[in-house]
Amino acid sequence: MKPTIPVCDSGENPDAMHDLLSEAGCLVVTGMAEQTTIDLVKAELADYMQEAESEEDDPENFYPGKTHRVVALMHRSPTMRELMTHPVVEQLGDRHLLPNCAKWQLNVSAALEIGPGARDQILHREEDLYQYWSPPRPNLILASMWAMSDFTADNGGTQLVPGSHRWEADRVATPDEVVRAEMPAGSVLFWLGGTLHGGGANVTEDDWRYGIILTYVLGWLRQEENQHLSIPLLDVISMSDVMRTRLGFDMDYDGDGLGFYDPTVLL
Ligand SMILES: O=C(O)CCC(=O)C(=O)O
Repeated sequence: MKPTIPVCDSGENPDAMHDLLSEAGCLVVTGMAEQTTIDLVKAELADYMQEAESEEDDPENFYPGKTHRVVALMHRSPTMRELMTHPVVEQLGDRHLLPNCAKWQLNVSAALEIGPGARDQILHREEDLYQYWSPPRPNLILASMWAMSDFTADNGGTQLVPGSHRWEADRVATPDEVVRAEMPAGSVLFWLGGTLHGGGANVTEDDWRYGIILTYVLGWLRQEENQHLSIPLLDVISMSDVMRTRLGFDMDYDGDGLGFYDPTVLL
């Protein structure tokens, strides 16, 4: 039987969401952002998206062609900064990452439009960059994909392999183990860093799929996107404590002082 991605509403009990995500390795949460919020994010990123090149495909490339990709979103979109610390994200981040760290932080931020003709991205695990351990690893990463447009099986809805967060490294997914995330705009797809996934092929004539990926990592691991160089320090100083922590401008402090600094230097 084809596996499925569990779905719940943003008002669901956080422990129940945690259990669904732990079991399947992926979860769609509906009703996370209003249309007005989506419109704001799109307006903030519109110029960058327009400038992003949509290259011809190179099958060897990890990133498929015919896509737009813009990073450094915490600098470029004040509205995404708010969504970075959405209450459901905080609840799931605490439950999945806090057992393995004192603080958790943003790892990658990218806006991704998948255009007609784009191929399937190669299946991968977010945690594969931490190559010194072999899967299955302890939870290192929690990933999220904000649907800025409807995601369908045809327009590039993210491919996922439910249950693969428990697999050994050499197990390869068969086509019937791969499902595509279908969700209305305003939903968020969450998946664990060990779950096999990839962008989906877009076989439509003219329907661009627009998603924003935010991944989070343990506070004592290096962030994949260097957040310290992706946002001006002046912006960081005026942020709330929780945002600063999520951006990694904090100590992963649990009596050991990892990432210590003297705050007076910033003033
Ligand atoms: O676009 C997607 O749905 C997934 C993107 C992804 O996994 C990646 O860019 O590494």
